[in-house]
Amino acid sequence: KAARMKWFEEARFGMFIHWGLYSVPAGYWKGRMIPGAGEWIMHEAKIKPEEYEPFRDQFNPVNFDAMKWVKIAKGAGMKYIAITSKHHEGFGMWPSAQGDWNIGHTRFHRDPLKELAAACKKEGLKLCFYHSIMDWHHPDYLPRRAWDTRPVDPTSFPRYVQYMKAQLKELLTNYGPIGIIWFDGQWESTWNHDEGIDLYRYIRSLQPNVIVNDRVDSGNLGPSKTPFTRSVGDYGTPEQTIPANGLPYPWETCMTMNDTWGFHAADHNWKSTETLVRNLIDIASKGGNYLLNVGPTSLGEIPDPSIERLAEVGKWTKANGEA
Ligand code: JFZ
Repeated sequence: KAARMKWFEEARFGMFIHWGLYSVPAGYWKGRMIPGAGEWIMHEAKIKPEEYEPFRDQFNPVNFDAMKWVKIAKGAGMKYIAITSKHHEGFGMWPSAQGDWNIGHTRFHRDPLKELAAACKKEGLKLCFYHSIMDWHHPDYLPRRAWDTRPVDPTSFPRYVQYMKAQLKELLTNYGPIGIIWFDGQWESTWNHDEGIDLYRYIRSLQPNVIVNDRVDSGNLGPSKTPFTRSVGDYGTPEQTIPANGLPYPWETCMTMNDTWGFHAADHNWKSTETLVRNLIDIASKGGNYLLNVGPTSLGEIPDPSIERLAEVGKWTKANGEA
């Protein structure tokens, strides 16, 4: 067993955080409620990059308090936090030196990932980054959404990969030791097995102890729900489901607390605390980890129903000597 996997296999419980520009529209576009996940609004409402860009100027999460988030996680009994450094909208949640589609080019002159790194260090939680391979905004990413009318250069994808690597280098250089790089959006035709291997090696070359999930590889879990082959990657990521008999390798079930990952103002379908605790017990007893999601608002606040439930789950984990 790899020593670098030890903390992960003992962690049992972590906080997933989907936070990006999509928290500004919060599930609404041109007065219309867009069903589905909040972070998919650009895709679901067929918003062009130039129409989406003004959200960057509106984004100003003045109430963001890294220590508050970390204490909510820790209070629930969570051992790690995995936050979206970049979701499919392509927007970097840290001030990146690569281009201007990142939080460094908003009115919010702070670095939430730096602040979270400091708070996690202080409270003894591992900080992890979710990073989307699929990117609906970068001009070199392919394939293009059908409604995106910018000119296409069919040879541009390798340039996008260079950009993604340069961004990941920043994340793995400037934020201390990172627990996991949690890839996603690996299922499009442009991403292949060799690129998955190369990216996996690149990440480990920057931080040898970092854990990489299986979605780094094109062959693994995708929207088609094909069984994962785990040819590259350190662990499996069943989504919104708990494998009946666990899995013969390290795994982590990620789950939402309502029906969305990114904040969606019309989604009130919250799971009960009882369900959340049952899931945690079920997953822990089968040897997995529970990565439970919160979707903070554009002001930087974790929604109250999530805070309330996590506090109640925390009462259970404390009373039971943790999961
Ligand atoms: C992906 C993202 O598209 C989504 O926004 C969120 O970040 C989630 C954690 O991951 O969504 C998926 C990925 C895989 C499946 C379903 C949704 N799948 O394999 O069923």
